[in-house]
Amino acid sequence: MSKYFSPRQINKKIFTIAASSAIFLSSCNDKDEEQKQLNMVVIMSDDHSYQTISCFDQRFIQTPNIDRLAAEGVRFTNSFVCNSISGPSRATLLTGKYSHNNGYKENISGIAFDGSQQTVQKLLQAGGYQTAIIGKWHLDGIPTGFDYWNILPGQGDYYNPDLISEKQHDATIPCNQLLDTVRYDGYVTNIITDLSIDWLRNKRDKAKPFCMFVHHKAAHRNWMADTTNIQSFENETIPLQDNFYDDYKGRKAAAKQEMSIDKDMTLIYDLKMLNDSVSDRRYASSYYGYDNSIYGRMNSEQKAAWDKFYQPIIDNFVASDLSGKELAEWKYRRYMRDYLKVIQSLDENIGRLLKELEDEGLLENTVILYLSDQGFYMGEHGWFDKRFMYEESMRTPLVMRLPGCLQDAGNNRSTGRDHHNSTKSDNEPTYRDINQLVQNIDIAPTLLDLAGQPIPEDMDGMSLLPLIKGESTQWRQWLYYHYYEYPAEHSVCRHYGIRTDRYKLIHFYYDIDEWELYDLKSDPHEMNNLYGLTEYDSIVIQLKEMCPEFLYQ
Ligand code: SGN
Ligand code: CA
Repeated sequence: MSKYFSPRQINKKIFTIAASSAIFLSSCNDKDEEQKQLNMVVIMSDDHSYQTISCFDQRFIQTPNIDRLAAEGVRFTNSFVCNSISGPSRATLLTGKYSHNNGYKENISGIAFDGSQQTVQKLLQAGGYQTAIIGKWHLDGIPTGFDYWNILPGQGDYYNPDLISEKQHDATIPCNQLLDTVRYDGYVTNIITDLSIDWLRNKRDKAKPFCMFVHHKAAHRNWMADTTNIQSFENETIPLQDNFYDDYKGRKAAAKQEMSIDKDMTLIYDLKMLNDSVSDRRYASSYYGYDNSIYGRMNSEQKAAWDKFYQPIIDNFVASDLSGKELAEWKYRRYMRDYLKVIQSLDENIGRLLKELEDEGLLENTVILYLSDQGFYMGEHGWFDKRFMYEESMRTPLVMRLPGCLQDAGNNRSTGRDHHNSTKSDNEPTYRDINQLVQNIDIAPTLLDLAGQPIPEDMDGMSLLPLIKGESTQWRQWLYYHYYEYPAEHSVCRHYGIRTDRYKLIHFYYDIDEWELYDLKSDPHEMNNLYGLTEYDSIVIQLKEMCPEFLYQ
């Protein structure tokens, strides 16, 4: 018998605590008779790495607005996903369940998310909440359980994107005409924020509490900056990751992937080096050629600003005729500069939404969550993209801004530089940290708990509210992970595994049968596979015993 609790066993324990949380919140609200139930705003970005958020890592960029959310609430230092890919992560967010329990295991299956199942938005609606989702949906099919939705089809576009919404005016029209498609002029991050502000100001029923999901396209591939900040980061020094030239020794699945900046990142599509002398696996026409293409859908003003910026870089690149390591490092730095510009816009737009909530007097009654659908590689192991159970993609950033009544629940504060040994400057924000292992299965139960609603027993996650309130509580000791999308783009093998605060055990399967074990304390970058070394046999046995039976399915 394992001495560890399964998620459901712990869930039952927490269920009792959750009930008391609701009592806590209503008494918190009683201080002010005007206050009503808490609102929730869930801001989720796409592919945003914790390495590029300054409250987690100071090396690349300052993100003052995300930092503010954390400084006025909590910073989760050990936040993870259970399947590092968009659709499945979104399905988990809305159901509080692992992929095998909500049925949405991969982006590419062609089967839409089963919208008839239990979701957090439906439960919140039943509890009197108004629900909305704006931006990336990526679950195929039509959203259910939202009073308002306005979503990007598929991955959406950075420039002048189309959004689809339900026709509000006529409930009697046939199903195939239920949708409005509207092309919005401008940059996608600004547009999603504008639509969110519009819903807050003009479209919601102000008599009801609300839960709004703001789902950005940023910072998904191919990392296109807004023309207004396209010049940013060009003169910054971008440090190379220590393991950029990883040789994948002892890690067969890692050696097999196709997400190398050097080998797989394309010059035209990814790095925008359109020139007759540049060869690229993607033909220029699909990127630049026609009206609906990525560049083709820009208006003449946007194109002019784009070309003015990129043309000298293209000319310089062609003249330099780089190869080998010089080319690999040039690609890495070009990628990073584009990515950081996209993050800068994202952070500014989070600031804009925050200001709106503040100006409307909503901050004191609203919990704001910021997270990404998964982590992302910033050149670690030589990679971009995600999918692997390795740290950079299994982790996902998570911070929460809390209303005053929840802000003072703890007092251990630290800075964003903690992990990088640099000196703290005056006025640098400090953060209240939650260090327990948390996962995206926990978001739905947390939202329900914040709303004072019961958490269904079949959700795999647990409410984070007891941790936020600083209560000492029985917490999980391991996380389960399972990635299924293979064979597919980037060639990351199917794998599942378990992560504790110290060890990670992974099994790659399907057309490969490889185990990996890492000691995250001595090897945080997961370069040294310990599986098969006799001195670690007992750890492997212990980890396997810890796993519930579904680990082997
Ligand atoms: C696209 C990208 C991939 C990316 C997937 C999934 N290729 O297919 O690089 O891994 O999305 O991303 S692209 O050539 O079309 O840009 S996810 O975040 O939506 O899961
Ligand atoms: Ca993603």
